[in-house]
Amino acid sequence: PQTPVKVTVTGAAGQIGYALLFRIASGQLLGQGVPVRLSLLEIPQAVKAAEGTAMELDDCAFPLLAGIDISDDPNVAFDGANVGLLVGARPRTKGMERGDLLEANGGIFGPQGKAINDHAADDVRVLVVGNPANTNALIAQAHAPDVPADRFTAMTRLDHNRALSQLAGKLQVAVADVKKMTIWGNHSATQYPDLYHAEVGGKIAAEQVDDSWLRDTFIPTVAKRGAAIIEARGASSAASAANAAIDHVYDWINGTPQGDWTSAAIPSDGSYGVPEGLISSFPVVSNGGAWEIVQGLDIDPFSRERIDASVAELAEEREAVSRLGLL
Ligand code: NAX
Repeated sequence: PQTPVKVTVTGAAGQIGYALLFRIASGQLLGQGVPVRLSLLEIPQAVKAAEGTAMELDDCAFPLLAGIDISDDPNVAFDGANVGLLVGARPRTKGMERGDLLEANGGIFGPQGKAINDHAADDVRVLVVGNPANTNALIAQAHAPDVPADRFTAMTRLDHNRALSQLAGKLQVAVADVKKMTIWGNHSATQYPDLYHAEVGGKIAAEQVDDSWLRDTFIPTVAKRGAAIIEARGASSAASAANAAIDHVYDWINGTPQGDWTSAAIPSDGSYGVPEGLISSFPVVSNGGAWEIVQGLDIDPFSRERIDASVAELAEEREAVSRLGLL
C-alpha cells in the first residue's frame, strides 16, 4: 500500500481549518486514491477545539484518512510533512499598527519556517494562507535555508477564482469558458486582476467589456470581495478560502491543464520587473511538481502601473520585516 502523504495544517481549529480539513481527508487535495495523514497545529488554547474537529473527521470514516496528529509544537507538527498549509495567523486588531502586525506574524512564521527546515520531508511544499500571506511566506522561507526557495508560496487563488466568477457573470458565460486569468502582486487591496490576457471564447476579455466596468467595477469588486463577504456574512471568507487552498495545492502537485494557467504568489526570478525574491502573484503553470511563471506576455501601460503599485507594496513590506530583523 502507498505511504500516506503527510499534510500539516496550522490554525486547524479556525474557520478556514474547519472548511479545509474534511476536503483534504476526502481526497480532494492530493487526488483520489492518495492516502493522507493529517497533522493539526494549534496554539495551546485551541488544541481542545482541534481535538473536537478530529473527532468529527473520525466520524466521517474517510477511506483515505490514515490518521490524525494534533500538536501545539511546530517541530512536532511539521515532522515529516510533505505539504504545509499555513493558515493560522495573528489578525490585525483595533489600534494595531502595521509594524506590530508584521512583528506578531514574524513570531509565528519564523519559528514555523525553522520547524519546516529542520523536520519536514525533503519534498515539502508550503502554501501560506494566513495574512499578510505574501510577506508571511517570505518570513517562513527566510527561516528555511535548506528548503528550496520555490517551495514557499502564498495564496492568491481565491482572488483568481473571484475574478473568474465576476467576469463569467458579467459576460453570461460559464466559469469554465474563462481562460488565462491572472492576479498580479500582493494578496491585498492593491492586487491587480488582469483582463488584458484573460480570454473568453478565445478572445481577449478586456475587449468584451467596457473600460469603465473593468476599472471601476471589476477590479474593486475582486479586490474588496473579502470585505463584502464580512459585511454580508458577519464572518470572513472561509469555505471559499479553503476551496482556493485545495485548488492551489492540487494544481501544484497534479499540474495545470494545457492551454490555461492560474495565479499563485511564488518567489520572483525577476520576471516582469518584479524584484527577485519577492513572493508575488504571477500567471503560473505547474508541470506537476513545480510552478513556472508564464513568460513573454506584453504588459500594456495601464497593467504596468497597477502591477508596479502592488509590487511596490510588497517591497515595502519586505523592507519593514527586514528592518524588524524578521528575515
Ligand atoms: P480564525 O481566526 O478562524 O482561525 C485562525 C486559527 O489560527 C485560530 O484557531 C488560532 O488559534 C490559530 N492560530 C493562531 N496562531 C497560531 C499559531 N502560531 N500556530 C497555529 N495556529 C495558530 O481565522 P480564519 O478565518 O481561519 O483565517 C485564517 C487566516 O487566513 C487569516 O490570517 C486570514 O486573514 C487569512 N485569509 C487569507 C485569505 C487569502 O486569500 N490568502 C482569504 C481568507 C482569509 O481571510
